[in-house]
Amino acid sequence: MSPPLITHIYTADPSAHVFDGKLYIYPSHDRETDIAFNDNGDQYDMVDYHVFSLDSLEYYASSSSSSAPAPLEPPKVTDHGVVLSAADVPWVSRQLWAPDAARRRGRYYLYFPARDAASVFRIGVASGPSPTGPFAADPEPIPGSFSIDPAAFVDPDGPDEPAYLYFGGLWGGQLQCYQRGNAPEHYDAAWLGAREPAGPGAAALCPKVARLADDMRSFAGPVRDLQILAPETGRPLAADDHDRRFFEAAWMHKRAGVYYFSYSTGDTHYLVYATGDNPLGPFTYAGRILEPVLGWTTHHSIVEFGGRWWLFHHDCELSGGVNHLRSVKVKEIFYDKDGKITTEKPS
Ligand code: FUB
Repeated sequence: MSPPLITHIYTADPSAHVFDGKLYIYPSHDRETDIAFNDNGDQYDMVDYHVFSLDSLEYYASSSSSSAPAPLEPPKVTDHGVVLSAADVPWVSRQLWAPDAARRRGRYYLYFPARDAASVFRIGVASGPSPTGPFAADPEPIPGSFSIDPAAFVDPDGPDEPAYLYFGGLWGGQLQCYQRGNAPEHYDAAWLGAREPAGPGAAALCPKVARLADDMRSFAGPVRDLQILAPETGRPLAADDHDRRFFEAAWMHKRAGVYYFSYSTGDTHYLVYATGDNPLGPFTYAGRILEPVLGWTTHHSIVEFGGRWWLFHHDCELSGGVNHLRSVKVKEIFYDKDGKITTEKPS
């Protein structure tokens, strides 16, 4: 098995970014709890975030892709300490889940989901002058935001580098509660127990996307459904297609002019992706990135660093299989000549 990158604390949901030649990881910080495992995810009871950085990933390069000998020692991973705590965010009641970060005009933004006082998930933003924080949170969640797992994407090629926020997660992430409309006021608690639509003819629920305003702290336009189509029909994926439908853990990257939207299928435990030519969709399902790892959740990010492409993800190997005590890992990934991602096995 490949070793976890971070072993002194439990970490999960890694969002990796390169800023000024250095690799930064923005993960969840898992902690011990007595809360029993349930499908609502109450056991993922996190209260703060750390940021990590490293200078090289060459130690983790696949031997088949290296012309130079790999370094003998793993790179030093620097823990920059706590950069944001739930106690410092007035609207948060509990559960700091998977975060992401972005940079615009020299300022850094940390996006994070958490439950508010009514136990409803919303998405917050905090900002600061450095990629390693500390970050000061806005006093309210991003207006119009809901559900979990924000992923920020700044399109390097668009005019004035447009930024987008992708988000959403089923079951405990409450995405199923917004079938009446893409806004907090449409929240319908009746769907909490039902978890998601099902049955013949039912379409899968879509992840959400909104353009970020220039201030990176509000939406510049409406929250939209991000359509994911089945390649064999050209129609939206079916709700019962649990091997391919969106569950949580959105990520966007762009390579050779193609937008890759990737995500977790949740209860079938795959990391999969869909491709498109517009960051707002539609996307067409294209395949698996990673087969199931040890543990219930799977979550990831994809980033180019040092001339290679890397998949950051997590598993529960370090905790011996405890679902809510996860550890971040990294793997080199590969694209074929048509831009298709080669499916990886856990290691
Ligand atoms: O870490 C808590 C939740 O578990 C995340 O928000 C999901 O993506 C899953 O990894």
